[in-house]
Amino acid sequence: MESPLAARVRSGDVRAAARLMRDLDDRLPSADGVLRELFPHTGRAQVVGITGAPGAGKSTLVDRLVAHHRRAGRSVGVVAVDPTSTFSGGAILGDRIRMQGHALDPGVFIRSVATRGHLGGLSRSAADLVAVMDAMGKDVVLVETVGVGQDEIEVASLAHTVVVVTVPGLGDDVQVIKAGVLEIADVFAVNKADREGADRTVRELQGMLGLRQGQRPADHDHAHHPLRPEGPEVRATGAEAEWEPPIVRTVALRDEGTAELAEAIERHRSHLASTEQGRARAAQRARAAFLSRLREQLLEGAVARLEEEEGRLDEIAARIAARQADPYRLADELARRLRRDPGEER
Ligand SMILES: Nc1nc2c(ncn2[C@@H]2O[C@H](COP(=O)(O)OP(=O)(O)OP(=O)(O)O)[C@@H](O)[C@H]2O)c(=O)[nH]1
Ligand SMILES: [Mg+2]
Repeated sequence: MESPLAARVRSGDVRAAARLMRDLDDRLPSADGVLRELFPHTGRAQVVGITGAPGAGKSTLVDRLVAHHRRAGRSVGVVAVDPTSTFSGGAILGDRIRMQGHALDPGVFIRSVATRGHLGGLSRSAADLVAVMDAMGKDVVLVETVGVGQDEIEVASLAHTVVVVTVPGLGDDVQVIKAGVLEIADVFAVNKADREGADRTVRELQGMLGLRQGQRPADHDHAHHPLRPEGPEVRATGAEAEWEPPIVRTVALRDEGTAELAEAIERHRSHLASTEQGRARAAQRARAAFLSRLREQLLEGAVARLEEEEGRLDEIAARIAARQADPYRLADELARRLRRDPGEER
């Protein structure tokens, strides 16, 4: 029998969803149970990751995309991943303010998740939020992450389609796009296209994409419509067409290029739906999510066991740093003991 909380979440009840999210954050075992109940009802929402450098305009773009989908009558969830510190606390406040246009719209559900917990629960927390919004029946879930760390890249890979946002005017800005970020891009948005250097950024991106595909770097110097996606994104290669990430210019501040960006995302969605790549990517996502959860559960169990036997993790770390404890021995022996004797079921 379905629990009342799961049933309420599935009916789209915002308060029930908020309550479940809080319980998940507090790591209540009952919340995991509800998540298990919801799982068969997930997999319907279109999940879109928006990632890119700090300040690239991701939140502004997300805001525009939300409005775009709302106009089309789609319900939307937004998960904003706030990376720890290094950025001003104002960023979070800024997001809230910009999103306020949608604050009273019952078709939009916005939540942010911070890097929490010492065992790196960022991707799990974000995945849980996406799952809840999916189960609520949101048509589209937008996940904003800053493309700075491995964790954030992992979060972006929760998505069916990943939009990497770059901006012109940072000199060799494209060069600093991390290899890992480039790898996960399905669509590029060159935002702040009102600034000087947008052409150059587009050319650099085309060059990098050409290199990635083992071609001669593209050398497009011809004039183009300022906001038109660049290049044919589907190239026939043998049996199945391969997706080539389109590059879309946007001026999020003035809501320019939003429709083109949404259209590029939509084309990617139908590309996945009409090729084997969709199924392969779904399996890849499932695998990554499963392994990430498994890793976390195993690590939590292992650390709990270690602390029972050897004292607090902080103290052990201090002993290791002082060369009074041997990390190799501690880890290897603990792993061996856990394999032999998994301990009691909790
Ligand atoms: N000139 C110009 N400014 C923009 C554009 N889009 C966003 N901005 C401005 O860029 C700044 C950062 O925008 P955000 O949307 O907060 O960027 P973000 O990538 O979400 O930032 P973080 O979440 O802090 O990494 C804000 O001052 C925006 O008004 C644009 O198209 N052109
Ligand atoms: Mg933001």
